[in-house]
Amino acid sequence: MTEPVVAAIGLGGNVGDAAATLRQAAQALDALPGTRLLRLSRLYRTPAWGVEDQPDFVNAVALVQTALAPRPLLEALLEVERRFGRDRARERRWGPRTLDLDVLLYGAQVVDEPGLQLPHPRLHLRAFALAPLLEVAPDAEIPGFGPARNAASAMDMSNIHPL
Ligand code: PH2
Ligand code: MG
Ligand code: MG
Repeated sequence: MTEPVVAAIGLGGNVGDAAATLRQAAQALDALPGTRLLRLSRLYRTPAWGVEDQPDFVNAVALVQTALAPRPLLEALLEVERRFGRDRARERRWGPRTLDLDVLLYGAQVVDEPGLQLPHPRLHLRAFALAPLLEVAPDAEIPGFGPARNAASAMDMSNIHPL
C-alpha cells in the first residue's frame, strides 16, 4: 500500500445485464483493500468503438481513492472482472465482454510497462470514457496530454447518452 491516490476507473460491458453488472462492480471497487468509492458517474449507452459489429456498451467512470499501487490495483480489477464472468481466453480484442475495468488515470502518474500503461493510452480518443470522466472530474488532467475537456471538445458526443 502507498499514500492514497485518486484514480479514475473506466467501467464497461455489453454482455448480459451490463447496467446491473456495472452498478455491482462499482460496489466491488469500494470493497477493495485500502480503496473507497468517491464518485460514480451516471451509466451511459455508447456505440461500440474499435470493433463496431457488436451491441452498444454501457459505460461509466468511478473515482476512487486507493492505497493500492498501480499494479496491485490492476490485479484487483482483473479479479473483479473474472468474478463478473469475464473470460479473456474466449474473447477478441475490443469485442463483447461482461465487464471491463480499466485504470484511466492514477493521480498524475505515468507508467509504461507491459500490461500497465498510465494514463490509459487511448483515453483521449474515446468519447465513451471522456464523457463519464468529465461528469465526475470536470478538471481532470491527462498526463502528457492536458485537460480531458480539451480532448472531448472536438469529439462527437451526440451518440453518448445517460441511460
Ligand atoms: N471497450 C472496448 C472496445 N470498445 N466501445 C465502447 N463503446 N465502450 C467500451 O467500453 C469499449 C468499446 C475495449 O475495452
Ligand atoms: Mg477497455
Ligand atoms: Mg480492459
